[in-house]
Amino acid sequence: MASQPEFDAIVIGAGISGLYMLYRLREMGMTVRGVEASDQVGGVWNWNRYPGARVDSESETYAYFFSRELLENFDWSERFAAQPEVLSYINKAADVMDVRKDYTFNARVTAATWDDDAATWTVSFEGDRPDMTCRFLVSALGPLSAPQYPNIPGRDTFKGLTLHTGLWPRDPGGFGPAPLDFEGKRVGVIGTGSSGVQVIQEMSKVAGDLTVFQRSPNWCTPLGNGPITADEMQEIKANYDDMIGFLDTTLAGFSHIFRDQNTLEATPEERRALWEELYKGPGFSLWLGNFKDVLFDKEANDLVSEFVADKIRERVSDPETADKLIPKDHGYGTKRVPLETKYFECYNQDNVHLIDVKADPITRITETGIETESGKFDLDVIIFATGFDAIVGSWNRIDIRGRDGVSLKDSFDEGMSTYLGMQVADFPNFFMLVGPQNGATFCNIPRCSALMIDWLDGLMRTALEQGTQVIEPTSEAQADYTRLCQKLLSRTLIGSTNSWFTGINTNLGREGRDALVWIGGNPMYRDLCTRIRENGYEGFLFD
Ligand code: N01
Repeated sequence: MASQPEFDAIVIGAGISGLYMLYRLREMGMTVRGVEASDQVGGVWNWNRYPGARVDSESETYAYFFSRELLENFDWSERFAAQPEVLSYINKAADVMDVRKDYTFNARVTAATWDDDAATWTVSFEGDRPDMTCRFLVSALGPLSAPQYPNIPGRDTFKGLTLHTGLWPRDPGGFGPAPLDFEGKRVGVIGTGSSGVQVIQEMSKVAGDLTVFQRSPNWCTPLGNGPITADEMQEIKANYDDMIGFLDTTLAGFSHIFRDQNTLEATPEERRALWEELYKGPGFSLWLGNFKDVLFDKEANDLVSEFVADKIRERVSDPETADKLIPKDHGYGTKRVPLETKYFECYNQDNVHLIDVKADPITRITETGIETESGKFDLDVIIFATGFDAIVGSWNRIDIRGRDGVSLKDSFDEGMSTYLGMQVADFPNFFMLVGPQNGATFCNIPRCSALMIDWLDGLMRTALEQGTQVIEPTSEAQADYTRLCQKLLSRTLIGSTNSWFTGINTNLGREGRDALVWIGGNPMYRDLCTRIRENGYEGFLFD
């Protein structure tokens, strides 16, 4: 027999999707509470305050579009905004939605347990904060919010400054990083993903000596950043509706659309001309505005990979260093593409050194620096740009127990399976935003998560109107959806590449590939969700 919980709904997380979800639930009349581990809003943009952090979605597309007030009252200063500006934007959005009052901050969730008799969730916290109960539990944990360190012996013995890009100390009075002084310091960076590339660019400008410990190079391409003038901002504001309409036609909610042509249908000269143009940016032009087969056809992918490899060779003076910076184990675009601004040129500077730790592995961290098999590097600062336990880590670090005590982590470990990336059978009334297999995860997250939240709003309203106490997916619907995720991923070159999209995490010994992302794109995901709604929320059980 259902009993009355403290709240109709609890939202875990005060990042971009959590804030909007809470707002929508509150606006539909639910009693709702947000809980957040930090003392403020912002999610990844609050935690990842490293120098150089910035969006690689066009700024004006990395936004909420539900509020004219917000659209009219925020001016972006750069085509690809830096972290402090994004965080200030999220704070402005939180003001407009007036959601801070609905949040409990400094509340890190450790466990969530379903009570089948009461039809409620009990949420437990770190420390002595009392439990909270709710009918619906929405986890807006973020796919990249469980930072990971490498398992290198002696990691804690280093006497200098240790930093992780995903846990960067903050400027107490502002939105940016703490004012740390790297001028003239000996800095070591481990990791060359998107965070590593961004932080390396900044450190190369100030460090006395910068040593980059690279395990795998990436196919980085130019960001194409620049200021947005007042006139340009006015034009953006005047054309928001057209822009939003266009974003919703593209694969991943970015302002880039694949050509309606295959690579080999163009002449070598036409290909070269297009790639030269796209290579300049902006943003993901080359990744998501390319010939339509580059992420599907190996021959097409080899050609564009060779084009980007040539660019790296042109930009890096020392051929041996250039060769180390060219990926050999995957093709262009089959892993997340880091965007850069003069990244490759950093390696032409005398103060920047590249260590290939696949050829010369790190053996240990000592009190004074990093040792590899063949060398010893004395350092003042070590920056871990070693990323996250991506997608599943944010959920796995909470002990989430559904019907009969079944664990969500165990269910994920057995093989990823969800319905729409929103729910998992045996976890009634538990919703995930921007997590495994969700349509917003391989996407421009603010745009795609808002579309999904709007859809969930409809589901929840229908449930409320019907007096529903429990919503959960059928196992059949979940299995069908998971098969579709697997099928779509297996058709792409992304699906046959080791990366966080396919669930590989060598630091955690996770080696078998899994369909962690929905790769079918935003339009297909939306069509699927629309069809499900039109069929009376097919695949969901309402009790
Ligand atoms: O993390 P990553 P990230 N020894 O996992 C290396 C988003 N993002 O924080 O590839 C040595 O990409 C690891 O090497 P390898 C974006 O979606 C967005 O950079 O495993 N090295 C790799 O080089 C992105 O994809 C922006 O061989 C080790 C690096 O650490 C996601 O966040 C900015 C190691 C980790 O790279 C994650 O990016 C930043 C070890 N034991 C991030 N373990 C925007 O622009 C790991 N590495 C919006």
